Amino acid sequence: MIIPTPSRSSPRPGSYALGPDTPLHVADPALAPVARVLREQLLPGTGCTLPPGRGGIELGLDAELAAAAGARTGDGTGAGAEAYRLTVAPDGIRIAAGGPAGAFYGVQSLRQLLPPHTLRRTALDEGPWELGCVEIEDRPRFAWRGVLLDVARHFFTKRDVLRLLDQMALHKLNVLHLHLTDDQGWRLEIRRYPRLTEVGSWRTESQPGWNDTGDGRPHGGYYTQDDVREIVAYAAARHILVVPEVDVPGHTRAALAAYPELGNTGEQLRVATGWGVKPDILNVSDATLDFVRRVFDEVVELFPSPIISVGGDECPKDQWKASPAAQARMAELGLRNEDELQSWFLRQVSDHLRAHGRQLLGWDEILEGGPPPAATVVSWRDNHGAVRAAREGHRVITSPARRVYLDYRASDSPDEPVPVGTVLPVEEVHAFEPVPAELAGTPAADLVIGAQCGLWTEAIDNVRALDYQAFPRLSAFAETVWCAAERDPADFAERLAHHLRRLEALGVEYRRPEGPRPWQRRPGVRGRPVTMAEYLAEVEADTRNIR
Ligand code: TNX
Repeated sequence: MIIPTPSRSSPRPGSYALGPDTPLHVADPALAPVARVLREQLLPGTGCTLPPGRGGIELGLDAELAAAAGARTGDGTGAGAEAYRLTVAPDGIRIAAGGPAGAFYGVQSLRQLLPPHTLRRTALDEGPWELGCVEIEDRPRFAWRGVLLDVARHFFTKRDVLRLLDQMALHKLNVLHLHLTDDQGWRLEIRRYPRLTEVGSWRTESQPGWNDTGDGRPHGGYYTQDDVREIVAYAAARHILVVPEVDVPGHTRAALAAYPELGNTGEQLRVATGWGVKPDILNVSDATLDFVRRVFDEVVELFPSPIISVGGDECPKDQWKASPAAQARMAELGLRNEDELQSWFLRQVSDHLRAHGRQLLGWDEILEGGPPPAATVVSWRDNHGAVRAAREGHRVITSPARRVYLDYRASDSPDEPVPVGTVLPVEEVHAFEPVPAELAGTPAADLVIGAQCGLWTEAIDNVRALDYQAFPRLSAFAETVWCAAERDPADFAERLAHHLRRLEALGVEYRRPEGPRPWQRRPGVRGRPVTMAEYLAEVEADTRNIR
C-alpha cells in the first residue's frame, strides 16, 4: 500500500508488533541524523520514544546496495545511496541502505506500513501495531524528483514551506525548486539591497482570477535570511535539496519597482498586481550585471545547492529592441539579435556562478540564443526543449506544463475553484513518462535526470488552495519519478484510496472528486461574473500566446 510503490515487495509469513517499548539500534554513526528524524516523525502519532537497544528497529548501511547501479545519476550522487532494503521479520524491523538517503526512504516506507492514524500529531491509541512480515527492496528511477513552488505570485509562509517539505518527504521527493522572485513580488531578503524586500515584497492588490480586475487588498511577505537557513536545513534533514530561483532578466518588475535604474525606460514602476508576461526586463549595463552578481553572491551563501536557477523564461525583448544602450551593447559584442543578448547576459551570470563552484539551471527559453555551457535545462513547453537540450548534451529535467503543472485544473467541472490551464486529472499525472518518446532508447535519454511538477500560484492564494491543487496529484507524480516506467493505474488507484487516509491524518485537504470544494476563489470584481465558457476561452488564448 506504499506510495510511491517500491521496486519489489515480497510478503513473508508472520508479523512484528511495533509498540511503545520498541527499541532502535543505529548500526552506523552516519545514520544518526536519520535516526533523529525517525524519532521526530514517529513519536507524535505513536508515542514511541524508540529507546536505544536491539530487537526492535535497526538502521544500518549495506555496501552492496551502495555499489549497485540504479537511477540516472546526473549530479554523481548515485542511486546506490538512495537504495534500501526494509525487512519486517518476527524478531524485528531492519532497514539496510546504500547511504543515509536510502535509510531515510526506508523510514518513510516504514511510516506507511503503520496505520494511517499514526501520522497524526498525537497518538490515538497506544498500539502495539501488527505489521505483516515483508521484504521490500527499493530504489528510485530518477535522481531529480522535484516540486516547484512559486512563492512570488502568492506568498507562502515559512510554516507553509516546512509543511510542504514534510509532505514531499513522505513521497520520497527530493528537490524543492523555490521560485523566489517575479513581477508580482520579491521574496528573499538581500542584505545589500534592502529595497528588494522593503518595496518589492508588497503589492497593492491582486487579480483574483486570471482575468478579473484587482481585489483592492494588499498582499506580500518575504523570507529573512534566517528563515531561508531554517528551510534549507529542515529540507536537508529530509534529504531534500532546495534549489533557489531568482528569475532574470525577465519577470523582474518587483526588482525594478525597488531599483528603477535597473530598467530600460527610467520609469518608476510598481510591483505588478496582475498576471501574465510583462514587458519590463533588466537592462544590460555593467552596473545592472554587477547588481545581479551581488544578489547571487548572497543566494549562493544561503543555499548550498550545487545548482542555482536563473529562470531565464518568458523574457520579451521589446525594451531591448527600443533601447539605444542595449543596441550599443549588442553592436559592441557583435551579437546578431536580442536572443543572443539574453544568452550573453546569462553567460555572465553562469560564469559568476561557476566562480562560486555552482552550475546554472534555467527554463527551456535559455536554449533560444544558445545556452551557457554545462547549463541544466527545465523543459516546460511540451518536450521540445528537453529533446533539443539533451541532444546538445545538456542535462534535462522534464516538466511539461500540460502533464505536470498542478495549478492546472483537475477537472472541467463548473465548480472547479481554479479553472486554469488545460484539464489535468490525477490519472493523467500518474501516466506521465519523464523521458520524452523522441529520446527513449537513445544515449541522450541518460541526460534526463528526472522531472518536476509545478505549483504556480497566480490562482492559488492560500495554503488550503495549495493542498487542493497539489493533492492527490502530487502523490501520483511521486510515482512517475520513483517507480519503473510500467505502472498499473488500477493498482495505483487502490493504493491511493488508502493513501488518502494518510493525507487526512496529516491534515492535507486534498481534492475529492465529488462534494463541496473546501475553499472558493475570491469573487471577481467585474460588474458581472465571468461565465465559465468566457473564462476558459480566455485562459486557452493566454496559454497559446505563451507557447
Ligand atoms: C508558465 S513555467 C510560467 C509561469 C506561470 C505558469 C502558470 C514558466 C517558466 N513560466 O510564469 O506561472 O506558466 O501555469
